[in-house]
Amino acid sequence: MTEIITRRKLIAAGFTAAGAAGLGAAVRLANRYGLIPPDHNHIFGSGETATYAALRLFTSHHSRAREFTRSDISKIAPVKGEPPKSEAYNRLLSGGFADWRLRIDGLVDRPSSFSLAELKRLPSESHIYHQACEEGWSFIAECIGVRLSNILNLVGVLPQAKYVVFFGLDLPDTGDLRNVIGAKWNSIDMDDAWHPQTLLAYGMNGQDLPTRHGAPLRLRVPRQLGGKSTKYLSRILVADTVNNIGKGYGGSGVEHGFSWYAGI
Ligand SMILES: Nc1nc2c(c(=O)[nH]1)N[C@H]1C(S)=C(S)[C@@H](COP(=O)(O)O)O[C@H]1N2
Ligand SMILES: [Mo]
Repeated sequence: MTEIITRRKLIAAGFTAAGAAGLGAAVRLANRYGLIPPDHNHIFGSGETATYAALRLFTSHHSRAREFTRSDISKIAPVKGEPPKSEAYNRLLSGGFADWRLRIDGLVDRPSSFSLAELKRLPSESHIYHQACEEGWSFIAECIGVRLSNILNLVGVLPQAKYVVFFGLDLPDTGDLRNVIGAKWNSIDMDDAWHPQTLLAYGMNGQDLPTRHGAPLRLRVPRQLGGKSTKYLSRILVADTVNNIGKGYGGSGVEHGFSWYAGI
């Protein structure tokens, strides 16, 4: 506790001492406490670091996204991002995803893979959240799935883990994580990974997840903008760095100018 208060004071000092010119000071402090987001070297880097560090230090690790009731569910749920166009995806889809597997590896004790049926046998939960896209639209929908933390506990996360990385089914099967050009991928820190509202969702509004919304499985991170909630999942990687994936900024969206940390 004392340690947290001290950190908060230090960061607050960094932010207020020099106002806008204090960004550099804030970034140095954040650096000292390991609160540097992977996109800190990107164009808006120092601002990204200040935002991420401030949100992580000033909001509780257990802060919850607001939840809604069934009557709040939006009649229309907009879509962003097409299903993978590959033949492999269409084959999985027409087979009801019986042959699909979610692979989870990296810094874990037991690298594993799960079928959809196996995921559905794990304790499931339903949350009604608001999902907002950085483009300005939003909707409220029910998400049904497994807590990411359940899966992480099953595979056993090693203490060095700092990020959980999510890859869509369009990931090229080359094994070379530098070469994920064109694939959708994203990463979150362990704080969001263990958060009780972070779900691997296979259902939406009482039904199987519709194709356009990411079937068979998508991530939902309700404390961040919709762009972080990767659809069409194929692989989860637990890692201590994201520097070796793609261009090293922590997600394909960052390469197109979006923030890695999209807290709301
Ligand atoms: N694989 C994949 N995941 C994705 C996207 C995408 O294009 N491909 N778009 C992202 C964006 S920007 C948003 S806002 C949400 C949209 O989710 P929805 O289509 O279910 O509304 O998914 C995110 N996850
Ligand atoms: Mo988005």
